[in-house]
Amino acid sequence: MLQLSKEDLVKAYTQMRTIRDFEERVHEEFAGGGIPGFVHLYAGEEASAVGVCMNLNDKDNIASTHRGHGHCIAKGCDVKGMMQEIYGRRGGLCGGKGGSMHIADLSKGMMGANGIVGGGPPLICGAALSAKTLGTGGVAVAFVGDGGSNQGTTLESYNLAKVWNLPAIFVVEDNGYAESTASAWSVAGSQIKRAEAFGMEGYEVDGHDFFAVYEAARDVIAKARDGGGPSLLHVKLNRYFGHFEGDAMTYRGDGEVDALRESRDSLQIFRQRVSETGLLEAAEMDEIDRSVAGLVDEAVSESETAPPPTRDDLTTDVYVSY
Ligand SMILES: Cc1ncc(C[n+]2csc(CCOP(=O)(O)OP(=O)(O)O)c2C)c(N)n1
Ligand SMILES: [Mg+2]
Repeated sequence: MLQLSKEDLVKAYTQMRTIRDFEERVHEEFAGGGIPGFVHLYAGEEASAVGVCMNLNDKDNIASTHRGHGHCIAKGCDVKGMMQEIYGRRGGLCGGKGGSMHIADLSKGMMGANGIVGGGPPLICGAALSAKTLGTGGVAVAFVGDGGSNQGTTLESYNLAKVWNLPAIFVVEDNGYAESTASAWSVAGSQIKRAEAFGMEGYEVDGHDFFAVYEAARDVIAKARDGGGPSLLHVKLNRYFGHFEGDAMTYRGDGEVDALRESRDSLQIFRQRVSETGLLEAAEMDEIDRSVAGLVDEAVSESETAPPPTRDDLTTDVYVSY
C-alpha cells in the first residue's frame, strides 16, 4: 500500500466508486424499462478490475466477459460513451450497435466485453503474441469467470500462452456462480493446480481487497513484461446482483446478498484501510462520491435523449478495412 501515491489511491477509489454507481444506476434504469437488451452487472467485484488495471497502460490489452462494465471503466473507457452504448445510442462507444455485452475501445486497450463465455482467453493470446513479436513491452490480460474457467478455450489458451511464453495474465474472477450453478459444485480440482498443470504460477487473491489484488497483479504483470511468461490469478469475490438483470436469484440463500454487502464491500474495506493509515481523508472520498454521482447522472440524462443509430449506420462497421 505504501508504494501507491496519493494520486493512485484517489484514482483507485474514484474508479471503484464509478463502477459501483454506474452499476447501481443501470440496475434502476433497467428495472424502469429505459435500457434495452440484456445486462449483467459487476457491482461487488470492483476491486478485481481496478486492482488489476491500475498496473496497466494504454499499450496493454484486456479482454473482458459478458459482465464487462467494470473492466471497461477500470481500463479507462469513457463513462458517458459507455452509458450511451448500453442505451443503444449513436454516440455510444461502438456507435450504439454493440450494447452492454460488446463495449470495446481499442484506443484504450479494451478489446471488448464478450458474449461468448471463455471467448477472452484466446483473444489475449493473440494480443500478447503481437506485443511480444513487435516488442512493445505490452502485456495482455483476460478476465474470465469461474464458469468460463471450465471452457476448453480457456484451458487451450493456458497451454498456448505457456508454450509461446507469452506476456499473458489470466484473471479467474470466481464469484461463486455460473448463472445459477455453484462453482463449488461445477469446478473440478483447483484453479491454482490447473495453472500449475500448465507450468504457470497461480495465486489465490481476496477479490474484495483492492490492495491484495493490486499487489498480486503488480507482481505477475511485471514478470510477464520481463519475459517471464504467463500467470494466473484466482480472484475470489461476489456479485451483488443477479446473473442478469431480472434474475430472481432463487438459488441464493436468504439474506446472502445483504450479508455480503455488509461484510464484503470492497469500497468500505478500501475506505477503512486508507482512513486508518491517514492516506486519504473520509471527506476527500465523500467529495469523490459526489462528483461520481454527478457524472453518472449526466451520463444517464444525456443517454436518455441521445439519438439512436441511423438506417445508414446499419451497413457501417460490418467489415474491417485496413
Ligand atoms: C459459450 C457460451 N456458453 C454459454 C453461454 C451462456 N452463459 C452466459 S453467462 C454464463 C455463465 C458464466 O459464468 P461465469 O463464467 O462464472 O461468469 P459470471 O456470470 O459469474 O460473471 C453462461 C453459461 C454463453 N454466453 N457462451
Ligand atoms: Mg461466476
